[in-house]
Amino acid sequence: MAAMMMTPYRLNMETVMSNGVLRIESLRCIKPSEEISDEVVLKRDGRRVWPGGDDGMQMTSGTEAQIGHDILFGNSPEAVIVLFDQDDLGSDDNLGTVIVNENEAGIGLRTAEITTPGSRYTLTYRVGRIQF
Ligand SMILES: [Ca+2]
Ligand SMILES: [Ca+2]
Repeated sequence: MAAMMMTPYRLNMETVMSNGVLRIESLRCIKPSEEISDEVVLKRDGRRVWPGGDDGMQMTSGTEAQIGHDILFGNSPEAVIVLFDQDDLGSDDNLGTVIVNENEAGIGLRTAEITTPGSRYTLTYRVGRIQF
């Protein structure tokens, strides 16, 4: 019998995807950037994460939105989440950024303040890992 040749398996580090997942739990509006309410949108890398559809989520002072949206880290150790106030006229207003690191996995609920001189929001999230 011929000996079987084993093909060495080479791990290509560039294609190894992270198993980290960011769960965005909720967003609380402490102070909207506009007088009454903002039309809030969360984006990652310029792409809308929440809410679905074309409209922003209307948020006034004291309101909290339950989000429950999961985002895979993919091939980056960081997830950069940007909060916008959607406007009909002109471009949307950037209300701040949260940078979540995959290393935050397993330490439970986290909060991040997202502020500008005229607005204040709190994002609640957690980081986990997908296991099969
Ligand atoms: Ca605005
Ligand atoms: Ca607006």
